[in-house]
Formats: sequence, C-alpha cells, structure tokens
Amino acid sequence: MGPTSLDKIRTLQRNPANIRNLCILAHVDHGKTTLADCLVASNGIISSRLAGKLRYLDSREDEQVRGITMKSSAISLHYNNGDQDYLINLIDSPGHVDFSSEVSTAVRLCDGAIVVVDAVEGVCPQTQVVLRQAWLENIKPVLLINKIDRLILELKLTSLEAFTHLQKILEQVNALTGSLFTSKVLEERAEKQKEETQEWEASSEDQVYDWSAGLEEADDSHLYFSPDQGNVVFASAIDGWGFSIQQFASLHSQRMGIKEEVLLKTLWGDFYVNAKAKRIMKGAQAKGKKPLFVQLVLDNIWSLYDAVVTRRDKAKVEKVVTSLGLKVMARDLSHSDPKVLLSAICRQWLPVSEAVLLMVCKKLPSPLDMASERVEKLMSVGARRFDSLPEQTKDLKTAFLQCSSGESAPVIIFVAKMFVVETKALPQFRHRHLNQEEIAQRRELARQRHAEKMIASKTGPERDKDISPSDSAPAECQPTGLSAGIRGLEESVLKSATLSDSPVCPPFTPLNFEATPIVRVAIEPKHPSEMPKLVRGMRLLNQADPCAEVLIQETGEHVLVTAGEVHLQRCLDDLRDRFAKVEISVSKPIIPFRETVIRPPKVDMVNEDLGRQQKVAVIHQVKEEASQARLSDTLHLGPDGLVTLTTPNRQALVSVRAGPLPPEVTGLLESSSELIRTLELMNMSLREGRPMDVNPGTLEDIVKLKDQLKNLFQGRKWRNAVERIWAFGPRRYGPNILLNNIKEYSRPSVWQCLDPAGAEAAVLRDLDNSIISGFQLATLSGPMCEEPLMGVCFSIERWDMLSSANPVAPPEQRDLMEEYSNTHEVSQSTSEEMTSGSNKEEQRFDTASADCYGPVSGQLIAATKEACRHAFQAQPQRLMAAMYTCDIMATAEVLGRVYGVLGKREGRVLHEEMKEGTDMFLIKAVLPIAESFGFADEIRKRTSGLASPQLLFSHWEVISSDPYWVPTTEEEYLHFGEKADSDNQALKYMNAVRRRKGLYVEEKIVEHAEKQRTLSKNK
Ligand SMILES: Nc1nc2c(ncn2[C@@H]2O[C@H](COP(=O)(O)OP(=O)(O)OP(=O)(O)O)[C@@H](O)[C@H]2O)c(=O)[nH]1
Ligand SMILES: [Mg+2]
Repeated sequence: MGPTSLDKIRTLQRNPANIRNLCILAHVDHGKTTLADCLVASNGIISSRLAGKLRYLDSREDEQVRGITMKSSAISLHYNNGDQDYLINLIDSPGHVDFSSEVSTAVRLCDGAIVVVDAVEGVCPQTQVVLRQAWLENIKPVLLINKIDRLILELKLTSLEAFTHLQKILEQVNALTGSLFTSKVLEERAEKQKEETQEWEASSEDQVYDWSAGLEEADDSHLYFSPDQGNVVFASAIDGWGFSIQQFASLHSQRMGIKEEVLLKTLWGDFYVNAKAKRIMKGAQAKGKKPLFVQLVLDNIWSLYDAVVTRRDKAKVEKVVTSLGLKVMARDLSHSDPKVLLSAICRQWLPVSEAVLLMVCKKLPSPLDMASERVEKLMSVGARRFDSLPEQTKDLKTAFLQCSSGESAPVIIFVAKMFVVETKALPQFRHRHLNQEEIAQRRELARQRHAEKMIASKTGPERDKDISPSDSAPAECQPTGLSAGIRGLEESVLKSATLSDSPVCPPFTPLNFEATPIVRVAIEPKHPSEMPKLVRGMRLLNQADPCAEVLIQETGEHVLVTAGEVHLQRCLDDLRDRFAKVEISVSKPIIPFRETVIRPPKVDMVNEDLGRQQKVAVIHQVKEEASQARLSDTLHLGPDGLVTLTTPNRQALVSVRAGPLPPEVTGLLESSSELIRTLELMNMSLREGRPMDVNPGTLEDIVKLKDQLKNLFQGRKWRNAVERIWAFGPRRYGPNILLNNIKEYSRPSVWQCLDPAGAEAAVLRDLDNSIISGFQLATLSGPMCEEPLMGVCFSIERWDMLSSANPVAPPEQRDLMEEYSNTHEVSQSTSEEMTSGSNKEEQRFDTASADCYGPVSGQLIAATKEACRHAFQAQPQRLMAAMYTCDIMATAEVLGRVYGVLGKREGRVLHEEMKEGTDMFLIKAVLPIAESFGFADEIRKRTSGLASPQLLFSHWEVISSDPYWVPTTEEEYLHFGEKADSDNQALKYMNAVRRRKGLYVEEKIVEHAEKQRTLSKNK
C-alpha cells in the first residue's frame, strides 16, 4: 500500500467509530520500536526491507546511537480491512524506567495498548509497571509475544518445548492482570461494605451481611489474554512475521474439514488430532501426542527456520515458497545472509502488521466505546467520588461518551504534554514559493497590520500584545476523539491541563507517574552573559518534560532534577541543542542526603557489648564533652540530652529533647505529605475564622492517618503523642515531628480541624508560631551537612517567657546566671563591688534588651532553632542515603561479575531467582544513589552487554556507620588503631556535601610531616 494522502486521513478522522488510539508498551528492549517499524512499513512510509533496522520512530540522534527510545513518538496509520477503513493513531513509548513519565502521558491519550513481551525474557519489572499503568488508566490492553525467533535460534527449543514456554509466559501475564483485578474488587468490596454498614446502622434493622460476596461473583474472564479470544499475537518483529491463531484456524479448517469455531477453541490448549477418527481429542499431554498448536502452527515455522537459516536447504526453500504461493526475488534467494531470505518469505506469508492491525481494530475500543468507568475516574479528582459531583458536571459524562462534535457539545481537551517545536518546522512556516496573488494578499495584510499598530499606539497601552490577524482567526476544528497539537498555550499551561468551554468541567485526575525525579545537577552557561538564554531554555525544558524539574536553589544555583542518569543526559542534550542553544557547564550530580538520629547503639564498632567495656580516655572526647556541657552562657546541655537555651535578651527559655521516630512513622509521614499539607491548610483557615470546605473523602483520610499514627506510636514513651503533635516539618509537611511536652501548656492539636467545635477550648499562647518557625528552620537543614532532617522527633519540654518589665528568672536560668557570674569571679578574681556592679549592669541590660536584640519573636525563632540543633547533636547522628532499587537480568555466566560490581558500590542483593525455562537470573538489589553514577555502564561493560540494570528510586535508608566515630573502647583501639583511619563511608559522604556547600571540613591534610629527600642523582 502506498502512502496515504493527507485528505484521506482527514476524512478518516471524521469517523470516530473507526479510529483506534493506541500505544505500544513494554519493558526496555522488548521490541516496541521494531514492531512500530513493521506497522509503519505497511503504510509504505518506509520500505519493508528496512523495517526493524531503521527504527523510524526513534527519530533523535541519541536514540539511534544508544539504541533505546527516549521520547514517545506518534504516527497516524491507515488500515483497510475489506470494506472498512481504519485510522490508527499509534504512539511508541520508551521502556527505560527513566522515561516512564512518557508512558504515563501516552496511556492517558489512548484507548488501548499493545503490550509487548519478549518470549525469552518473559515478564520483566517494567512489564508489570506498564500493565499497572494501563490498568489505572482503564485502557484495554492486547498482548504481543515477540522475539519467538530467539526460542528457535538462540535457546534452540523444540516446537513442543516452545509451546510450554509460551504457555508459561501467558500465565505470568495473566497472573499479573489477575492480581490487579483482585485488588480492585477487594477495594470496591470494602467500599460497599462500609456503605452497607452505614445504612445498616441507620436503619437499625436486622440484616445479614454476606461476607463472601465480591470476588466469586465478579466476572473477570474478559480481562485475560488468551489466543482463542483473539487478543494475543505471536511474532518476531525483526523477521517481520506474526500471527494470531484465527489465521491458522481459518487456514486449516478448509484443509482438514473441521469447523473453524471448533478449531479456534482447541488450537491453543491440550488437544490433539486423532487422524483415524478424524476428530479432535483432549489430553494431548497425557497421551504423549503433539498438541494442535505445535502440529499445525509451530512446526511449520520451525521447519521454515530449519530450512532457511540452519540447513540452508535451497531445494526445500523453493518447495515451501511455491507451496505457499509466494514470490521471492532472486537477489533475496541468493543473498549471503539467510536472514534476508527468511524475512522476505515471512513478510509475505505471515505479515506481522496484518495480524497486529486486525487484532487492534477488532479488540481495542474506538473513542466511542470509551468505558464510562474511565470517564468517571478522570473527572473525580482526589478522594472525591463521581456521585458527589454537581449534576451539570455529571452531564458532561454523556457528552464525553457520545464523542459528539456538534455545535452545542461542550469542548473538553486534556493537555497531556507540552512540546517544543521549532517555528520553522510548523506547516505554516515551511518555506514555499508564493504565487503572485498570494504575494499581493500578504502585502495587503502587512499594510493593515501597520495601520492597526498605529491606532494601537495612539489609543494607549491597553493592548499589551500585538495580535496578528492569523492568531485571532478561529482554529481549524479538530474532530473529537483524537489527539492534536495546540499552539500558544505556553503562557498558561505548565505541564498538563484540562481545557474546556464549560465552567463546570472539573480538571482531570493528574497523570500517574512512576518515577520520582531525584538526580540533581547545577547548571550554568559557559559565558555568564548567556544566562537569560539558559533560563529561558530551562523553562522550556521544564514545560516539555513531564518528569524533569527546574528550580533555583537557595544558593542561587539553577538546578535540574531528573529521574536518572540516562534521563539527565537526554535533558542536557535537549537543553544544549534545542532549548537554550548555548554552551553549558554542568556540576557533578548533587546527591541528596537526609540527617537523622538513632537510638544509642548497644554494641561498639567491633560488635562488643558497650556496657561491659571500659572506656578508654581519649583526649578529644573529654574535650568535646567538656565543651558540650557549657557551650555558652545561654545554653545548657543536660546529661540526658535535654538542651536548654535562653534568648540573648534573657526573656525566653526553651528546653528541647531530640529522639528518633519509629521508622514506620517516618515512612507514613513521608507517604502522606500531601494529606498533611491539606491538614495544615485547613488548620490555618480555621484559625483565621473561615473554615475550609473539604470533601468528605479527605477528612476520612485524615482520620485514617491519625489512627494509623496512634497504632504506630506504641509504648510508654509515646503515650498520647498523637494528640500532642505541635507541627510537622520541614515546610510544615515533612517527616519530622515537633511534640508539645510542656505540662502547663495544652495547645490546640494539629487535628483540631477534625473537631472544630472542641478546639476552641484550648488557646494558642503568644509567639507559638515562633517555636514552629524555629522548628521548621532546624529541620530544613541539619547540623551535619545542612541537609534536611528526616525521622526526628523534637519534644519541647519547657517554654518560659519572662516579661521584660519584671525579669524573674526561672530557677534554672538563675542557676545559669549564677554559674556565669561565678566563673567570672574565679577567672577574674574580682572584688565584691565589681560583682554587684555587673549584676546591676545585667538588669539594666534586660530592660534595654528589646531594642538591642530586636523583637522577641525573632529571637525565639533563633533560639528554638539552635536548641533543636544542639538537641539533635546530643544524640547519635546518622546520615540517610537515597536508595535505588535495581532490577538486573543476567545469564548464569556473568552473575559473578554483576555481584562484583554491586558489592563494590555498596549494593545489597535482596533476592535472586531463576527465570523458568531460561538460563536467566533475575536479581533485585538496592543501591545507594550516591554510588549509582556509571553503574549501568560498568555493568554493561563488565558483562559485555549481557546484563543491564533498571534503577528506580525507592526509599531512604540510614547509613549504619557514624560519621563522627572515633575509637573509644579498648576493643576498638585494638581493632582500628588509635587513628582509626580506615574508610568511613558516612564521613566521606558528609564531607563531600560540606565541601560542595562551602562549609568547614575538618580534615588533616598532612598526617606525618617529614622532610622530603631529593632523589635526583646529581645532588
Ligand atoms: N531476535 C529478535 N530481536 C528483536 C526482535 N525485535 C526486536 N529485536 C531487537 O531487540 C532490540 C531492541 O529493539 P527495540 O525495538 O529498539 O526495542 P524497544 O522496545 O523499542 O526498546 P526501548 O524503546 O528502548 O524500550 C533491537 O536490537 C532489535 O533488533 C525480534 O523479534 N527478534
Ligand atoms: Mg523503542
């Protein structure tokens, strides 16, 4: 078929029933782009001989060089099936984890998906992810098992073994779908139960609830992939062939005289042909017979490969070619590479494009058949249920389902992605020769524009934009149910948006992103004068990439945050060549850390019990303790880690103790940050006297969060802790907690919005906010290397305010003052009069203090912050590293090397399993992000490309070694020596961060100063 004309495509666009919007999804390298090539070739856009080699949709240079897809690309294809013409809008998505955001945007735009699975590798981590994404978006998937040629040529399986292998893969995929389905049914059941219990409580009649209802009665048969349902294609995209069992069923039904439907039901399964009785019987395996699928389908393919590739039997090949009625060119027949001949035969015999396009048109929905469940899900943002939306909004659903392009129908557009397109590349700007008439028209237009400008400048500056006539002309109408490009949204849309002419249309639910941006680099232009260009370029990049983040750090650096190393590389290339077009210099990746405290360890570094050992006096330890006990006159450190700090003007005093939060609490806070943010907003508006309207779902979630926290805070130490939470931090929603442990201060709790009536009893003390601000500052950057804190609980034990007019110092402060004056007495040996003189001076200094030190609130903030920092330092401090989970697939022979590389980079293997039926091992490991740069490359090099890892940010983990550690016990001395100069990973990380931030790093540059001897001969 030749290329389809634009007009034809336009007519096809007007018939939504025959439109299929679909994307190809898979794990990396399972052959999506190769498959897309075959489909593109079927439209004559590229030669079918080049299909699979060209990778037409990988249009970027770096995609071709690296051999992986980095951006989704779309193409419209035309497919004719007898009397029906279809328009297929195809999106090829990337499979690499770094680009999973591209998959998220692609699935939002499609109604169906082709999930590709490699026949050798089977279900891989990204296969699971894409299936889940398709599920979450409610789009229908079909399955394509690709690379079957590898089973023949690489694994050298017999056709029977291959059949068992394929069955297993299908089972794996179906098991995944099954688990997605069960979790959904259980969720729905739980919701239903809740509703029914509520009803039941309300009606208080006797009702019996059937607990078994749900799973058993839910029909899920339509969800699964099964060749007899017609939603599975077996293929080898590289050799250009593919088939569904329908094709073989109709072929053999004529030859064997068996009804097609019967053959269709039995072709995939444990059935065989009884030649004598001319019947199809069950139980092929038990009787040792060849199953139908092997006999009628696989054997043909196997013998073709055998004849063409393995034995190169020319006579047999010719026989096959004539029996299949194919035409093969002489140059293909005599080509030295047997694969050329093979694909020439296969492309004609079982063209993969035909099998796939037919399946897609039959099995995937058109925009008209969109599931109503999907529409409801798109419209119900957050925890809001569709039923609770206003009536007019609910009416939009019908318009949506009808896909009508009538005059009165509402316009709803979802902007899934922003693209940056060179102006030159737009059709209207493409260079083209004009005829005389057009030239005259343009001249006229230019004249008009000039005249308008003159008027505009006369009428004043109310027209801030010069709108050219072409801009204000109505855009050409786009039929419904399609994806389209819209120009000119860059000022109003950042990354995605919902556009509508109906004010009741709610914004669609946000896209589901799997990857978190985590790798950050600082960027600056080579020539400082090009800064504005860079800033503009980074803004464009931020808009165009759903997963990249661009921000300006407090230090003033321009920072780019990406999902991983490959993603980073692509973003930088884009920035350099397309968006900013300037030379840039890029810092080393900035690796994030978190600071935390832990419980005091019970054993020392050599695993000896600390309690029974004698401490060896270390000079600097003693020094440190002494300096900690009395750091300054306003700070007091108690033996149990209680830090008391007085503001410089002596008007306020706070006592803080720090401690670790239970890890589960930290995890919960981390995952519910959005909810906590909402909670804060609600509290704030409540305090301002205008309670916020929130949907009941969110309130429920907050109550759930509170209950979960209550369950997790177990033990005497945490009694009633949930009610005493003062604030979360940093930024008011982070994973650290400020507790109110002050006996005489009962403060409204953070949960007051749940019970607005009851909250009024408790009142906020003045300057309450300063304490919170101090805590926020302290948690935003810790004392170790100014990184945010995580999992730390600060409890305020005491907070006294002394009014400046009546400075009655609390006992402790009086102690402090006395001690202070005592030391002065000792050191200066002053006389009586002088001491009393200084006391007087102090009182005077108190009254004048407000002026001298600034407002009290500011001092209190600083004091709380300092107190928190010191309290933090009084505990055993640790760094937390961001960790990747890493999935590696490797063959047995390179397994050792993979472990070697993992071990060198502080990785930890979680589990390892062998993939059934192959010699592949699937390894799951965790790896600190700090050690991950160049990891994928190193693994690939060391294993000659046989293993490639997929890295995905998973969690934060405490680094067990103490960065401040020095040997203190006898055993440690024996083991590490006095200097203890073995590697301390945590210290290395900490110093690297401190150095980057320009903080002081305690390091000995010269360990042993010795005079150097000159080794040159003539001296
Ligand atoms: N043996 C064999 N190799 C194949 C087949 N299909 C694709 N390949 C090879 O698999 C590799 C990856 O193919 P691609 O099409 O780039 O894979 P992809 O899924 O698009 O990869 P990403 O876009 O990076 O996720 C290429 O080297 C292809 O030549 C097949 O049917 N058989
Ligand atoms: Mg690809």
